[in-house]
Amino acid sequence: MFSGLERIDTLREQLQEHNYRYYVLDDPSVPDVEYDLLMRELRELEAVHPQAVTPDSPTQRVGAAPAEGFTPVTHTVSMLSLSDVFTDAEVEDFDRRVSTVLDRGEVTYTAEPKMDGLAVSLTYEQGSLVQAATRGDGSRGENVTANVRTIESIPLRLRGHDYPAVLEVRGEVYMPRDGFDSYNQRARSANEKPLANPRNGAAGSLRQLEPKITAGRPLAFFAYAAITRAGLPDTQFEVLNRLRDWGFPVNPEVRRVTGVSGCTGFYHYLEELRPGLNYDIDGVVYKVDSFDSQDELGFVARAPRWAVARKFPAEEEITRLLEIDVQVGRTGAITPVARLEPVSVAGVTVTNATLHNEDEIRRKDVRPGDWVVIRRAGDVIPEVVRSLPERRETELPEWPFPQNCPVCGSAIEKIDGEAIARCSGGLFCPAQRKQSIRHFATRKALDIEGLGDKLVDMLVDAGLLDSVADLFELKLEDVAGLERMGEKSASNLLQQLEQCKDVSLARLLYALGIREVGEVTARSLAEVFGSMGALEQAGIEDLLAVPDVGPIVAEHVYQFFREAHNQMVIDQLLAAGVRPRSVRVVKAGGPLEGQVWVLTGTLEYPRSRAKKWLESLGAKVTGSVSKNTTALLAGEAAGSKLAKAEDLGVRVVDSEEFDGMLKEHAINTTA
Ligand code: D41
Repeated sequence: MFSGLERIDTLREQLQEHNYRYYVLDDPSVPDVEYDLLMRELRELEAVHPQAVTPDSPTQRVGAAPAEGFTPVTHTVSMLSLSDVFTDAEVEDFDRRVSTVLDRGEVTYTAEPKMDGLAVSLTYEQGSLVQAATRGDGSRGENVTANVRTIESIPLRLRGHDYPAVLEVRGEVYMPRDGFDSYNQRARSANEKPLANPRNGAAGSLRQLEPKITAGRPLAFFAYAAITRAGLPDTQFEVLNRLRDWGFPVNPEVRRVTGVSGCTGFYHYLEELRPGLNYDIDGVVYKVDSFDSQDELGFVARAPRWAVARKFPAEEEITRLLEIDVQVGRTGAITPVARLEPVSVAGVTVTNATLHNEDEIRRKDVRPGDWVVIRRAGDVIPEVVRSLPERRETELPEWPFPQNCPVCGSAIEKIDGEAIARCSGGLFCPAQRKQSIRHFATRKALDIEGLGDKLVDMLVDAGLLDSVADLFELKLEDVAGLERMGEKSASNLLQQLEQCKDVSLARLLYALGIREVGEVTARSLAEVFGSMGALEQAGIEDLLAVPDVGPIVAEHVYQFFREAHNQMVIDQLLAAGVRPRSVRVVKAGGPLEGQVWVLTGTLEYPRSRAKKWLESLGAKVTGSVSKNTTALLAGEAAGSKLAKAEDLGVRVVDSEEFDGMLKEHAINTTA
């Protein structure tokens, strides 16, 4: 006689095998009803033997209670991004770079369809799924375990016995097209909001706080990588096969190819296949097959040098251009904007598209009333690709580029050789003033939540704000006197402004809207100079020594602080009590305190890691060699920086010496 417990084990194994046949081999072995019967029997037995219920039982997909939010997860190994290429020539360049480094003839690649879904990382311990995390920014994602457990094609328990004790697998969660269509059909007939496209559908479904809702969404998964190396084969292709054996769905179109011709052949094959697939793909991914070769190639910034994504051309649609307006940006840049007859491009309704600048309008011969081709690629702003002059029913006049700013009437100026025209009104122009104040309040700047676009417009129009510094001199009665502004919201705003006075130098610099200074550059400037005063006094050479500051950025920063009006605004901000905090990452008192390092050439580790180690020892790491540089860490194939260091007599450290140094300072390079 079978004991109930033995039967439970048998049922789980049978269900697992059916799942494997169904989701991995796409070759179901039993009809759905039979599967349902086995499942029911297991549920009943588990009800009698509750102590035998384990989290990896197939009955336990939807169990978790609604969450309050998602907790952050730090990835043990960063989830890298892929470099994009768009042409055969760029694939040839990629293959040439790879073959040159490897120097072993034609390179073997694994070619994979590029799923247009959501990357996730799955961790298994002793064969059971213990964690699922989104990619996030690559270093930190969100814990979405409860939701991922509801995806039936993701194994809760691995098949077989030869899996490593800890296995981390990465792949893409997606929404199959048929599931998307039927979900939307049902949503429409129930008068609910349909999903915009399968990608958004997958992302939105994974971000549900209630796992039951995720369980009701048609999600699926394809594995594309294993992070774990020990106990796995040593090529990408074989690893994918091994992952299949363990129960992961792997895209059946994955192929092993050789050389450029293999790569392009696969691309064209998929191009043909694409319309008939039950999932969206946006390109193909080529990965050097051998892990030893991958290690030899290493990484650049956050992307591997051994892989590349060849994207399909972005999606295009045709619609009517109703008229052209211009927008005035924060720095006065005039951008012509196409107002369009609404059209759906890759699942999103587009009514506006950028025309970039006057030269582009002339080059593309775009005139109001034209039929135009609109392109939308991923998250970027839609653009007008070209007009279709052959479809003009009547003569259309060219669009006259305005001579004067539509907002303040100041002359529009265009510097020779520059494509961008600008309103010359400076901060006299309410549009520029509004944009710069809006920018000051945005999330990555001072994050003044109560200061929305409408309120900025009203404050500027009421003559209460000439610059961002005036924000801190607003009086309660001024604000409360505005239309649809109560005493309560007014006092909230003033309170928020008071809190904003305590701000990091990096955020304040970003908020000031210095041209070409984004978040990352602002942080570098803050880290290197440490105070507003030091930055105000920095010369071009000093600025050039900052990581990711080139001559153009340096010039903009330098000029910004030479402008009398900007100086006044800064003085006024500081006088109003804004206290920028410096956040030097450089640890005081480290063994390399006071040293300035520059990295060049191919190192054994990603540069970002070498930089972190040096910084953790107290050194500053900058982008270019100068007489202030203490040492240049030079890897393979170092070029002009090495020459300059030798010229200036700067100490040059090679990989071997660097390794010794790290050991000496007890830096763990495998962590
Ligand atoms: O199908 C995909 N979207 C896909 C994404 C894929 N087939 N392979 C991928 N491989 C990688 C590396 C080479 C870094 C392991 C990827 C991604 N990354 C990826 N997905 C999202 C960001 C990067």
